[in-house]
Amino acid sequence: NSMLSWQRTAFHFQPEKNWMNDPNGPMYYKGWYHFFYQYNPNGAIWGDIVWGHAVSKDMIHWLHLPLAMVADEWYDIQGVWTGSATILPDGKIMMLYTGFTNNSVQVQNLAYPVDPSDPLLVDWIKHPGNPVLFPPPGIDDKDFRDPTTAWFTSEGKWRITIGSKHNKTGIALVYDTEDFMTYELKEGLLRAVPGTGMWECVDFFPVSKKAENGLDTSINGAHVKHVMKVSLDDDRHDYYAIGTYDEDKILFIPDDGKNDVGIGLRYDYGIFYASKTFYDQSKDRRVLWGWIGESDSEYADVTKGWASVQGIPRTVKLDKKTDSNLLQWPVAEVESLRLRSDEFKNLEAKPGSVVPLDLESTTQLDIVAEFEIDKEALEKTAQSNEEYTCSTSGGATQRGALGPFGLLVLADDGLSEYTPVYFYVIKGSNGDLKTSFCSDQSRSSLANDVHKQIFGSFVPVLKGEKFSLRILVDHSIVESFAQGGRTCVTSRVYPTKAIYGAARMFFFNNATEATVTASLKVWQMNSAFIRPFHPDHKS
Ligand code: DQQ
Repeated sequence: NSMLSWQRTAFHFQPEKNWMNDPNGPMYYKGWYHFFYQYNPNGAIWGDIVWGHAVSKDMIHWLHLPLAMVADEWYDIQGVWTGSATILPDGKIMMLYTGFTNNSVQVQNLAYPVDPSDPLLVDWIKHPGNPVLFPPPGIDDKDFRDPTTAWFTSEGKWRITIGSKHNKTGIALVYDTEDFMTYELKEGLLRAVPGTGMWECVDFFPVSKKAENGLDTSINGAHVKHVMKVSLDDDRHDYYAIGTYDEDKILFIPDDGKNDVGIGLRYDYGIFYASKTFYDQSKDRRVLWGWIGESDSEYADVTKGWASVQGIPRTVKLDKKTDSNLLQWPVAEVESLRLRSDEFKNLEAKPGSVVPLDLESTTQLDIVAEFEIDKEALEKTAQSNEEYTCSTSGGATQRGALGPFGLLVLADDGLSEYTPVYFYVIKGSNGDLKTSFCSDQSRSSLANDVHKQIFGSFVPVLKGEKFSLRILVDHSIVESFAQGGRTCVTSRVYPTKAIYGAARMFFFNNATEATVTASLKVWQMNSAFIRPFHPDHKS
């Protein structure tokens, strides 16, 4: 339906049509980035799940390939569900995935490329001995899914973890294997956290304590920390914890018990789920892919004929300045889409004002901005016990002494539609600043069949740092990163007026006391080539 086509994104990964969900088996192989994904070939709602497949040289421009795996065996006839790739030292690829059987049991299966010399890895075989794993005793048939990438143990075996639950306790089971065909269930659990429910799409990987590069999944030692991520089926968010991996005890121990797996930090405080990282050996970095669903109605999805996008892949590393959170940042390759840029230096916004930004077009943007609160107001403002929570406070219209301030994106001239991405700053009782970073969808669209939530969370702003943000705008998606990626917020918005040439952008300051100064650089973004598959591409 062309009437709805403005919502289609221009540089985010999407299939040509129909439903997509989790990223699967991302990897770099023989010069190509491979991306597989949960896909319904028959419609724009979840169901009939098989593996879509696309390849890219830079994770921005894509060539769609034929479905990698379809539901054609008794052990995956009700769905070829989420899985992960492991590249062995000799270059062999082991793809483990969950099958939903004819009897409605979740089992793990193995697949591998038919022709490892084909860099596009077009054809896949399912291992004749599938399934390789059934739910172990005490685990429900429907609570056993999403195997991780394997890592190597000092004993010389491969180890994987698989999410599950015991009553309401989320758990991660551990298996060792030598050949990916037979497995030994280890005693104990990699982690168990009461009250978190079913753990989907567990991810487990090392990050360097000192260096900026990413690490192969098998690296361990005194120079690394480990990250454990779970996708909580009950609340549909991706949570991570930073800690140590004790190989002997086969246990992940979080640095901070308050930020245990599934209860602490989130990759993203907006829409972002079932994510998965991989180690990109060509650029020595760890890259995170996340599924970004719609927040319009199912009816709208069926009408427009597609649902979901993937976020721009993000590099992930430990924040060396805080040691207690990750930094996520769009992969550098997205910058190749930057076209002309406009720069605004030291724009001033008095309390309660909106400053229009003169830009040619604003539906495909990469924005980098820094903000400063005037010193006088900072000193004069009294300390307070005020609490602010992005999702439950009054959004961008709730006024405090020092905020909110930020940008209005996908706005129309008359401000009947706009999406504020902003900081809300409180001077705490000890004089320290407490900062929230939020994205407010409540006035993002005049349509009434869309969710208009307010997303966000706290963001550490260290002494001497300005308030800084980066936003990628792509028609119906707004991906926002604060303080170099300490806190990220992705939202989907469906403006009806602020589209194509009518979309505008503003700098706003809704504080009651502070004057705020902003410096911005804004790039128009080119569209990515995301090309359909034609049989003649396969030469
Ligand atoms: N999606 C897959 C499952 C996974 C869930 C099915 C997470 O394997 O647990 O499409 O979105």
